Amino acid sequence: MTTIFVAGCKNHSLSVIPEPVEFRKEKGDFSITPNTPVFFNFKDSAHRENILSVLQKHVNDFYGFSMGEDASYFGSYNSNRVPGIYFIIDNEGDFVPDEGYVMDIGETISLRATSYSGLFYGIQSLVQMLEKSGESDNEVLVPKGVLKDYPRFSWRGLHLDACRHFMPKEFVLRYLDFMAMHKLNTFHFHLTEDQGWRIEIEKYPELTNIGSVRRETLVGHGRSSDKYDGIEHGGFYTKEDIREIVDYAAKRYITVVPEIEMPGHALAALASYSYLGCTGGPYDVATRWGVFEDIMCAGKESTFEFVENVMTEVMEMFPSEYIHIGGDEAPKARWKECPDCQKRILDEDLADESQLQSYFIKRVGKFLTDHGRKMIGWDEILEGGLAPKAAVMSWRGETGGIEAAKMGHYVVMTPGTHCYLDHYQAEPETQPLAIGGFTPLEKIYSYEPIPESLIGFQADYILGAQGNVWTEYMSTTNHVEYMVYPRAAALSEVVWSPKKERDYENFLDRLSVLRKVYDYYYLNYAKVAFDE
Ligand code: TNX
Repeated sequence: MTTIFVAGCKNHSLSVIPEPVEFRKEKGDFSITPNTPVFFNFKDSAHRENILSVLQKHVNDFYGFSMGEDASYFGSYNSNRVPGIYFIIDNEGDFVPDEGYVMDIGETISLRATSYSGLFYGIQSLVQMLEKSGESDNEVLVPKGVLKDYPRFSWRGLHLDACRHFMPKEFVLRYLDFMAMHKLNTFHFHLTEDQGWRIEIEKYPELTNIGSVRRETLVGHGRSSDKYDGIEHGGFYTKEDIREIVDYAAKRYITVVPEIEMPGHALAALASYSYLGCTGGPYDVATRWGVFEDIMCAGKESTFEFVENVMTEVMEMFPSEYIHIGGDEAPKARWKECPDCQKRILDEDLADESQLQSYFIKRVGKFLTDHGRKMIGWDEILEGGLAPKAAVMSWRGETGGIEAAKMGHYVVMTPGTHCYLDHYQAEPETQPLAIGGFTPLEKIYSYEPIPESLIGFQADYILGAQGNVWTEYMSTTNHVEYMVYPRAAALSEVVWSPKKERDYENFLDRLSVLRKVYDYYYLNYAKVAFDE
């Protein structure tokens, strides 16, 4: 039997995205048929279903047969085995890092992990390895070998702005499916904005009665246009919708991190409850893009009461460790004129409005930590002093992230230069209108989340990276898919695969295989990287 170590070799036959850490190929194939037995060494039926259903659905969709229907329990994976597929949770020793797996494909397939998510990722790799057999319709082959795989980063994020344009629940679920396929594990759900409040909060019904609808929407680019479409735009997620989304994500081992923006990007909230602003309004839900001077008042106690009540309901809906509080782009013009804000500055002995922003964020951060959660915010939350334990999402380049990591705060890298999926991916003249920027597939593929200036343990504060999908210029779900894929596939390799394995040409080869799956599910991915 020939044994080839394929790790580091670029022309092997294993076509999996994101590229696995190590594959030792052996000769021959394992055959999966309708009669291949499936065994688990654990009894939790929900996790069994989460994991096995990936294989069953794939085999059904692509090869047209059912399998694994009478999966059964087996006590010890060392006992005499009949050939089959074995799913094994193994807590003895740390043979693979968290979320990782070892898959031994020989006379039998044994997939071992220390966590259910590890098994889930193993099966995601397995389905990409399947090939049709020439022999029989009801047979699919997997190349024999040993695969050892685990993620480089724990935060493998994709964001979605459901505010600038409302994204129907069904689309959000589909978004999660594609994330899972790429082993992305953190869904950053941007739920409140100037242009729309998208989540039901029982205590404040006007947030969705009033705040979820805007009168009309700007047509053309925000820099140059003054034309509006005259069409009302609205939508929001009920608590029931949110529960469904969170649950659907959990079945795919994805954490949903909700973002409730404050003190800026909050016009929809101000339009709903005008006491939240400094001037008392009246305010309207925004109909154009950009940054607005009306933000939440940091002087009045009623603002904090509102925020805490909203956060209480948000924490009930989202079990995530982190809650995102926004914190970006909050102009200080109103605070400078507001007697309540100025009084707060005096009372709290703050130097200026930027420290007042820091006071605001720290106070909300404390509320979250008092309730067992952690706060994450955009890099502006560094200004005027960072709240204890707060994590930073570095979007205005990497500077904020570097500063935070050096101070011992956790960081998610999302620099506009490489991680903004709302930017153009090809020459603007050839593309639908976008906000600007230029981030072709190869550029995001080349992204390195750990800046060189972070040395030693400082680098450990980089949790990972994330692609951001701001939807000012994406009014349809089709357009969102066009902007996100295949760039999110490139991102998945940035956050999962070993740095040394990254090779763009090889990635493109593997992508040309994975796109058949995209095609099957009618994913509207961009073809520009394929020279079409
Ligand atoms: C900046 S990224 C914003 C968003 C916009 C985005 C457009 C960030 C924290 N704030 O409100 O949608 O640019 O690229």
